[in-house]
Amino acid sequence: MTDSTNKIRTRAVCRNCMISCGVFMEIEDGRVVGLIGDKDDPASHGYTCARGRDVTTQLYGPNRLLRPLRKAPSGDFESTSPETAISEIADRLRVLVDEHGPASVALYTGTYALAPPASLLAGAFMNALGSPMSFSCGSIDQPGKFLARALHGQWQGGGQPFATAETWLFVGTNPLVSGLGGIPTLNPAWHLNRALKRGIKLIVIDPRRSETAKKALLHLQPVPGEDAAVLAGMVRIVLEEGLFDKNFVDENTRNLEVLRQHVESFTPEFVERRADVPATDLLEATRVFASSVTGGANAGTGANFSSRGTLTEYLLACLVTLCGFRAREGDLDPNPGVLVPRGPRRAQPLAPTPAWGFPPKLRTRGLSNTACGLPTSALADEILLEGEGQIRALICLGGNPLMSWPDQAKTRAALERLDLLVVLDPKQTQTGQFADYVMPPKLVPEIPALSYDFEELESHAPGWGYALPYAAYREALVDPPDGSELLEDWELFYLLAREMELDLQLYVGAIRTPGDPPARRVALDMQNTPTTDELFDVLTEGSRIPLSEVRRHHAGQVYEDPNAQVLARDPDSQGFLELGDEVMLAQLDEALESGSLEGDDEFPFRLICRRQENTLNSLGRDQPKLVRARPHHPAHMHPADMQDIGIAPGAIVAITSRRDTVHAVVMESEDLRRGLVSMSHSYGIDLERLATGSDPGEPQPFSMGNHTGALASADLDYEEPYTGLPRLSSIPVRVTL
Ligand SMILES: Nc1nc2c(c(=O)[nH]1)N[C@H]1C(S)=C(S)[C@@H](COP(=O)(O)OP(=O)(O)OC[C@H]3O[C@@H](n4cnc5c(=O)[nH]c(N)nc54)[C@H](O)[C@@H]3O)O[C@H]1N2
Ligand SMILES: Nc1nc2c(c(=O)[nH]1)N[C@H]1C(S)=C(S)[C@@H](COP(=O)(O)OP(=O)(O)OC[C@H]3O[C@@H](n4cnc5c(=O)[nH]c(N)nc54)[C@H](O)[C@@H]3O)O[C@H]1N2
Ligand code: SF4
Ligand SMILES: [Mo]
Repeated sequence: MTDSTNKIRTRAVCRNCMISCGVFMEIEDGRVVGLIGDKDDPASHGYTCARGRDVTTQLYGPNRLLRPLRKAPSGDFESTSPETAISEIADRLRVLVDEHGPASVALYTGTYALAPPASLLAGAFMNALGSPMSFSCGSIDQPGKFLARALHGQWQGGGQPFATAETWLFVGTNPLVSGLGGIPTLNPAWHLNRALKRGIKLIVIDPRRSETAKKALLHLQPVPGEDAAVLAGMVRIVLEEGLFDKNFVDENTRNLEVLRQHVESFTPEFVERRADVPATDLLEATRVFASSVTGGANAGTGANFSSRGTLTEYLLACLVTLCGFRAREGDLDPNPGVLVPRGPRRAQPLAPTPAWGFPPKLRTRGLSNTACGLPTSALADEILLEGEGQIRALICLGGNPLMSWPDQAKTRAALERLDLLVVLDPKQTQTGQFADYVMPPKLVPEIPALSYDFEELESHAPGWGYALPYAAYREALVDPPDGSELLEDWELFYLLAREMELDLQLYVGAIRTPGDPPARRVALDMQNTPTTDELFDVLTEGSRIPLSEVRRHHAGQVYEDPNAQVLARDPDSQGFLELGDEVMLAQLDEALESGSLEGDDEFPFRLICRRQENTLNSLGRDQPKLVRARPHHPAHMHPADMQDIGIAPGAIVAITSRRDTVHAVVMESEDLRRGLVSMSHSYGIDLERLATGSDPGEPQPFSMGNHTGALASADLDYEEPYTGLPRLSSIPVRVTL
């Protein structure tokens, strides 16, 4: 499409997050000038979000780095070429590996590491180096999901589709805003509206009346951190009232009676006392949920952050199994996959697998590798703890540890302690300030875009991934800005390996459901640098729809297979779903004894997590268009609480936990329970400017005060013995002027 100028409008893929919406980009004189929705896109129906629409700031804004940065001996950053940076980084890594062994080098992959093929190359680099120290943001997100799935076992047939489900339960997640999990993710509002029109019975468990809760038939508003008690109460009602799917449970599970015994004390009255959910509401919600014929449930970050996240996820998996909300033989498989090679879905359980205790063991708090990878909450400790096994170099791909890891002060000390910090990020970030090298990448659409990573998430958790067989590819559309010297993220790892004379082997398809094609090892040609497209080909080899076909559509497309069905159980299948995991039920017994409701005069409030609409974690906080309406993240409080402690809306308060203090501007919210402060993370504003003038000022990307992770401490609020996650929600705090 062309207008009177030389501006063209072309189909494209937004890669500003992993959802990869099919969109139009407007391009003029070799530069992207706009991103708009594509109403004809079969999956996104014209949907875009504010972050996607602001792609021009990402590409051409003042904060984008156009050349690598190197920290000079003076401590100032100077720009350098990729070649010089790579040669120096290689030299420094060699010295560290020679002196301290390969395990002294760690990798941290954040939210933006998943875009293919960067994380694949990063993993291959770590393997070639011989270091097992690869950490990811997954373990400070919803790690309980992965451990619970291992302990409970998986249903190979997958979940029942949201599009036709009679009921759905959301625990500590707000998918209408976050777009992750449960409500189909491309254009969640569209999918939710359709579901509401046909009468879906939505149940939300959230101490805040969230955007999703406002749409729900029933909203339970418990004390934060009591999800395990609430879910144990629901399981008890289901068993007591015989609301479970007896045939399904008989055929596919073990240890129902053990579960029954352990939930016995979680009567509706007990849950009411403990979690402050009226017994009648708990009964009603459970009856609505469990008497539905089809349904599903998701827990999110709120449920995982508030202590006992693994137990909460485990009880939720048990509840869904009891209700039989699992795809059955002959059901349509609404998403038989597109680009991620996989086997057919079968209506059968896959037996539990170990969830923790894998090598390597860490030196911190007895932690080890787990079903969700190494615990990132221990990474700062592993950098700071002197002696054998100390981590001395960190490569950070697409993450921002200073604004995401628990315990900001400890994280800062760790970043300062490192002998070498390499940060791959398009801009200078709070973490990048501590880096020796900041390596900015080329961005989509300067490079080809592929939707692979979000599709792959389907195998990780129910309700994740695309609800439809959607895939998107678009070749590069513009050149990087004039004068820039940029690599692709993956190229850094490739060139670094070549410089260090390491051979890279890609390990493709590492985390899959059994029954899918086996993982493959593919040796890379270390003489002739591959193209991104060649790497995409390796990644998608054997996919249901060949990548060549997806490429032909030049953007998003749905590849339906009306005949895709969930197959019958394999006659040799020995699988079962475990309802009575000993470790989980021992944690439940413990939860019976100690709740999180206990009053605490010193820290009478609880800080709970939330997400902001226009920004994604720390990304976008420095983009004026995204934060124009509100350049800070307020501390939402109930007006009655504010009155009690004499705080007016707009006041700047100090929020103090046992670990640290952050400051924030208070905002009234009737949507909260009393006694809470609801606030999002990864934010930085200049509070001095805020305090001295009515103009809150432009957001200051380098201010570090306001990451709520500063309030979290593994030393003080450590209740997750396997994931290592301290509380990032339900943190005891006091609020003062
Ligand atoms: N207190 C508290 N802590 C939390 C959370 C919370 O809710 N509260 N949430 C947790 C969760 S769920 C997560 S996932 C983690 C997130 O933790 P991180 O992933 O560590 O943090 P992000 O802010 O998402 O960092 C993403 C970085 O990627 C950069 N980036 C963007 N595009 C590209 C690209 O193409 N290439 C590269 N190399 N970089 C790119 C962005 O500029 C940004 O700096 O934080 C966790 N920490
Ligand atoms: N716009 C936007 N979208 C995002 C992100 C973003 O930063 N901005 N981040 C992305 C990332 S990395 C992730 S992991 C996902 C996360 O997606 P979600 O898990 O949906 O995260 P939130 O939207 O913060 O919703 C968490 C909810 O949990 C509630 N909550 C807090 N504590 C408790 C508790 O103890 N119990 C219960 N039951 N509820 C509690 C909060 O009130 C909040 O409504 O979102 C992704 N999408
Ligand atoms: S949801 Fe993600 S992919 Fe879609 S428009 Fe927003 S940033 Fe782009
Ligand atoms: Mo996340």
